Order: sequence, then structure tokens, then C-alpha cells
Amino acid sequence: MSKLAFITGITGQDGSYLSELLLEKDYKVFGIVRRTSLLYSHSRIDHIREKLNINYGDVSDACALHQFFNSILQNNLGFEVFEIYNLAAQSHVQISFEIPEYTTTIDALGPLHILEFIRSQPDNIKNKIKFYQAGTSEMYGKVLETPQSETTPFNPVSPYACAKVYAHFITKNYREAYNIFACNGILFNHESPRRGENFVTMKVINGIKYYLEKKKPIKLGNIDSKRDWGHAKDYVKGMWLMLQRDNPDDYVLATGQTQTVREFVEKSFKYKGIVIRWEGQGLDERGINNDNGDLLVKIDKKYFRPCEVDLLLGDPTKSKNLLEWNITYNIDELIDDMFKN
Ligand code: NAP
Ligand code: G4F
Repeated sequence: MSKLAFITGITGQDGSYLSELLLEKDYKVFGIVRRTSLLYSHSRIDHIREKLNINYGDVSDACALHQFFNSILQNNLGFEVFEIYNLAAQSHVQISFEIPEYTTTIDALGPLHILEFIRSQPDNIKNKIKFYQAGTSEMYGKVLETPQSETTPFNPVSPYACAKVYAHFITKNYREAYNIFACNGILFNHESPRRGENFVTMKVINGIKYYLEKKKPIKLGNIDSKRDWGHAKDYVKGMWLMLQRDNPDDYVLATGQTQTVREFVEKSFKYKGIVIRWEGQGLDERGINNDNGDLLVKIDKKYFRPCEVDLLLGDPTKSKNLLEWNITYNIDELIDDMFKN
């Protein structure tokens, strides 16, 4: 009897770590990749590519998605479980202000296309399908409570977060209306050496490497927002654990610690033995190398968002107690891994 897993967003940061985890656990892993004019965008899964079953697809194309699901089920009769992880998203918050409709199509309607497939299945198949929806702490937006837990109301402040709130509630709705095993993960920021280059942590790590080589400063936006940063490897384990429970539910994954972007910058420079001192205010603020006066950080208004999420701090108590989920990387170990790998 085979354990089947299907991952949308398999070429992304989380999709690549989740694929590795599921292969180790002897799942047959399926996924979709988008057609691109160059293949380098699949580089996060190059090392395991021959072990994966990949088709071209897009979560906006329900027809192709359903055909792929049907062919998997027909070719694996008698399967034990079919776990579907919906990780595909336009996942960049600032970019969602530039392409709100596209973000909504992918991030809100993508999961609905999958849930509709599950709903259409006869009970004997439906009962063996489990669904994971990649929800986010961005849904808390201008937070109404700190720390944020599964019971904290959402108050989204970006097109990305609004789309994810729809995805959260449609997942819950299909769980309750159609008795589908569907879980929402509410994941706080998680990073890794595979993080996309335009998220702030990777931008800082790459920026420091570039400074050491070329003496050029890093340009950043709001450095006073606070984030609860963990390591993606820990978070994909949590996704899998959610689907191993007897009953579906929603869970927060977070470290329970928060830092400003400024503190992340300071810690990352310190890792390379550089002490940064701040001068000026607002858009004129600058980070200076305390030893030699070099300009390390410049503030650029281009990276400010129309609305900002000021403070994220998660309460992972439920996941710790029910999933026995724990983090294995603190912020310093995360920075170490991002520099070394
Ligand atoms: P990521 O690195 O940006 O990966 C996104 C993945 O989605 C990529 O594989 C991308 O494919 C794929 N994708 C985008 N649009 C698609 C479409 N229309 N059809 C099919 N695939 C599509 O994101 P991540 O950091 O791994 O995050 C995974 C999921 O967790 C996302 O849903 C994100 O919103 C959510 N999340 C992330 C965090 C975090 O801190 N990382 C926290 C909470 C929630 P390409 O490679 O072709 O671009
Ligand atoms: O790294 P970020 O772009 O991550 P953000 O916006 O928190 O979103 C990430 O985490 C969410 C979970 O809470 C995910 F759902 C989402 O998919 C994504 O993975 O920005 C972090 C903070 C923000 O306050 C931003 O304004 O850093 C600030 N920032 C300052 N300068 C910058 C920059 N962010 C980016 N990307 N680039 C900058 O230059």
C-alpha cells in the first residue's frame, strides 16, 4: 500500500524541504511545476528531481490539476493515503500590492480548485485524502492580540493576506461542510539558505557577502517591524505532523520569539565580526561600520509598503502540545545556516 503526496509549490523554499522529508518517509511524491523559459527556476529540487513525479501545471488551471489528480489515483489503486500540500503562492507581500488580482487568483482560488476536486470524490477515496493549506501569520495584519495564536482574530493589511484569509476560511468551510480532512497551518516567517532573494533575511545575508566583496551598502525599507523568524526545515515537519493527527484542525507554527529587522541586520553583521552603528533618522538613517566608517545600510523608500505589519509574535503552544512539534534552530543557528549553505 503506497503513501502518496502531492505538493503544489514544489520548486519553492518549503516545497523543496517538504519533498526531501516525504521521500525520506517513503512517500511517492508528486508535484507540479510552472513552465518557464529557463529551467534554472527548478534548482531547489534538482538534486532529487529523479525521485519526484513532476508534471507541468498551475494552480489557476483547475482542469489540468484535476486530470493530474485523477491519473495519480488511477495509477495507484489501493493507496493508503493521499496527502495534498498546497504551498503554491505568489508569496511576496510587497509585490501583492502591485499584482493584487493575480495574487488573489493564485493564493485564494488555487486552494479552492483543490478542495473542489476532493469534494467531488466518492467517500471511499475522499476519506483517504488529506489536505494542507499554507496559511500565514500575515493574516493577523495589524494585530489585535499579542502573542498571536489560533484564536487571535485576523486583520489582514495586504492583498496577499486578504487572499490567504479567504483560503483559510474556505479550507475550514469545506472541512465542516463536506467532512474533508483539511488543515490550515498558520506559519510565522521561516527562512533558510533556500529563501527567495527578495525576502529581507536573504537580502541581508547576500548583501553582507556583497559588501565584503565590493564594499557596496544594502538598501532596505522599514527596519523597525518585528518578525518571529524560524527555520523552514522545522516548519515543513510541522506541516506533515498536522496531517498525521486523527482529526483535522488549524495550528500555529512559530518560535515564540520576535526581533526587529534592525536586530536581524545587527546580528548578521556581527556574525562576520562587524559592529554596526546607526546614525540619522527616518529615510536618512544609515548603518555605519563602527570600525572603518563604511556605509553598510541605506534606507530606500522603494522598499516601504503601503501598509505594514508591525509586530508578529506567535504562540506555538497548541502545536507543541498536540503535534509534539519543536524548533531545532534559533535565530543565531538560522543565520549560521544561511551564511554557510
Ligand atoms: P516560495 O519560495 O515563494 O515558493 C512558492 C512556490 O509556489 C514556488 O514553487 C512557485 O513556483 C509556486 N507557484 C507560484 N505561483 C504558482 C502557480 N500559479 N501555480 C503553481 N505553482 C505556483 O514560498 P515559500 O516560502 O516556500 O512558502 C510556501 C507557502 O507557504 C506559500 O504559500 C507561502 O505563501 C506560505 N507561507 C510562507 C511563509 C514563509 O515565511 N516562508 C510563512 C507563511 C506562509 P516557481 O518556482 O515557478 O515560482
Ligand atoms: O522578508 P519579508 O518580505 O517577509 P514578510 O513580508 O514578513 O512575509 C513573509 O512572511 C510571511 C509570514 O508572516 C509569509 F506569509 C510571506 O509569504 C513571506 O514569506 O519582510 C519582512 C519585513 C517586513 O516588515 C518588510 O517591510 O522586512 C521589512 N523589510 C525592510 N526592508 C523588507 C525590506 N522586506 C523586503 N522583502 N525587502 C526589503 O528590502
